[in-house]
Amino acid sequence: MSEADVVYSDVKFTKPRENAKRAVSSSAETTYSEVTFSKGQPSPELTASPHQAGSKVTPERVAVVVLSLLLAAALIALGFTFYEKSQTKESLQKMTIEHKALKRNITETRGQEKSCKPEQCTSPTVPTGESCLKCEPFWDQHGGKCYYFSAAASTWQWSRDLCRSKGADLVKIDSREEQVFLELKLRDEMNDPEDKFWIGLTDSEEEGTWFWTEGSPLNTSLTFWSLREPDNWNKIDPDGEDCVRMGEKAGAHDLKCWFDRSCKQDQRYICEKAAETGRPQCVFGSS
Ligand SMILES: [Ca+2]
Ligand SMILES: [Ca+2]
Repeated sequence: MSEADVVYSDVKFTKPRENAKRAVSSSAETTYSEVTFSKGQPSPELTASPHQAGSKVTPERVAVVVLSLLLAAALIALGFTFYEKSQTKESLQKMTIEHKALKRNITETRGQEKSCKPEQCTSPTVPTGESCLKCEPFWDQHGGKCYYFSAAASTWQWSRDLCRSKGADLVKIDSREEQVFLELKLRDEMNDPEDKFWIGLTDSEEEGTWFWTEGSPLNTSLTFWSLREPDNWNKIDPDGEDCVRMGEKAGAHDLKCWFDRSCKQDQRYICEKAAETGRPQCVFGSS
């Protein structure tokens, strides 16, 4: 017998002995005789006659198999879809977490920039490129002072009140250097030649005797009156001109750009207050 041959040996199944008296070789025993299929020899199943229903390949069976395969394919596709969706959801959740972490990092970094220790602001060990802000936003720092250049115009007294409400007062000019800073700054700030700014100088108490708002008299060796000023011109206001405004859009000759003016006119104004040394607010890379 060749390898292609298949041999089914005798197999005997015996029912449980319900009755010992029953003959061993009764009809309850099933014997499959030796069956040999040789290669090339058609199997009994394939040569079975049409009335052998158990082995028949019918169109219905084919349809059932095809439908089963389609169902299996659909289930696999559905499984993949769910898997992909879950992966996408997981990926989105991961991205959201990373985004939140990044946002938190940026916020914390900004917080650090604005909250360096007070001693750093005056310490000579502050690294180059770092400086501490000693003025609030919208204020200019210069020479240990903070300056505010208003956007709106108002009378001299009202301007002064607004400065005081900010913890400051109208600017007092104490040095030529300070005048240089202000004169240059106003060239940029002024929109036109008449868009001058109130300063804290007045002779409203006594004509011709000038005082700064904080009470000190004007140092006559440190004045920057424009040509033919002060003139106390009273053609518009009979009370004359008891307040001082400054600025030359085109630049002043030898810094001389002070003008006495009616205090009732509306002008923009300059507030000044001392810089807060040690203010715990720093920026990096600014001057
Ligand atoms: Ca006057
Ligand atoms: Ca004048």
